[in-house]
Amino acid sequence: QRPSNERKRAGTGVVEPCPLYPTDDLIGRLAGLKECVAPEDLPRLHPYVEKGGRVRPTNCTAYERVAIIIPFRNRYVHLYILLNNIIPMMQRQKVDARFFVIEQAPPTIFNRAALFNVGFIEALKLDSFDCFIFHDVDLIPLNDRNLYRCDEHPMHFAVAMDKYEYKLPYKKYVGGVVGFTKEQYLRINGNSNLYFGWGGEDDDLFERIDNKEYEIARPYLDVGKYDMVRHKQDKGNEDNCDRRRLLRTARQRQDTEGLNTIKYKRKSVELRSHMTWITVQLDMAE
Ligand code: BGN
Repeated sequence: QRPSNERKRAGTGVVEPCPLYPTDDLIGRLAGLKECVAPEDLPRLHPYVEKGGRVRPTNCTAYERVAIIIPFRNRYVHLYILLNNIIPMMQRQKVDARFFVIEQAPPTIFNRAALFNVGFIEALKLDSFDCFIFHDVDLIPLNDRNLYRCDEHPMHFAVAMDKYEYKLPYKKYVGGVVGFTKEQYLRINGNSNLYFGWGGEDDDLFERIDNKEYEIARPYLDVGKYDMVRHKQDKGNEDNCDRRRLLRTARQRQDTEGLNTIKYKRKSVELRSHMTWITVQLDMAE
């Protein structure tokens, strides 16, 4: 069931929903801007973003509201490069989007998947959203026909990354950038919270999606194309040695561990000029 996209223009009584495929505004292939951007330059580069990080179409109403959730720790350079790329893309796509940076406070080992759950819960405390796009901080989209929206099935957007020679590395891969409607995310009970460190959490997510009999919707390789802004493996995000063992019980754990069991301490919520910044403390599960 689609959210209502009806809005009356003041005084006219005219309802103007945005086109589902705003093809006239799209460019197609993009070069991908990799130069560093200082945060204080964002207001000059993207003046139309509302405080807290909302971008929305000015002459029509988008048919859904999208929360873009970016799990974060200490990757400021990547974050501002990403925003510099996706803000104008959201505008051309006529997406009503709000950017959420979910920062994990030290010292616990990084937990990307748990931060997705936090982002989902915290975004809904602040506003209503229909669609949640979980976005790695280091992935730059290279084609604006890759529409940031949700559909009948969970969406996997990042199907062709430079580090995998612009191909899907394996069939069950759902890493990088994924999108769920609120209903879909609730139905799969979100992500697992047990994956501290690098690897496996996205494969666990695949098992959850598949176990609830969803398909995975994907764009063509030429459309779902991304470059990764290069970096070394982060300190505090070492390989997770438990990941193979955890993955074996992904389906058994699905309904009893995930969105419904996440524990975290919210340390702060800040409405910054181009994003809502939420800092949380995660505890290592015993
Ligand atoms: C896989 C990782 C993913 C990662 C991709 C791409 C695991 C689970 C144990 C087999 N999965 O091997 O998390 O996104 O590679 O790099 O390590």
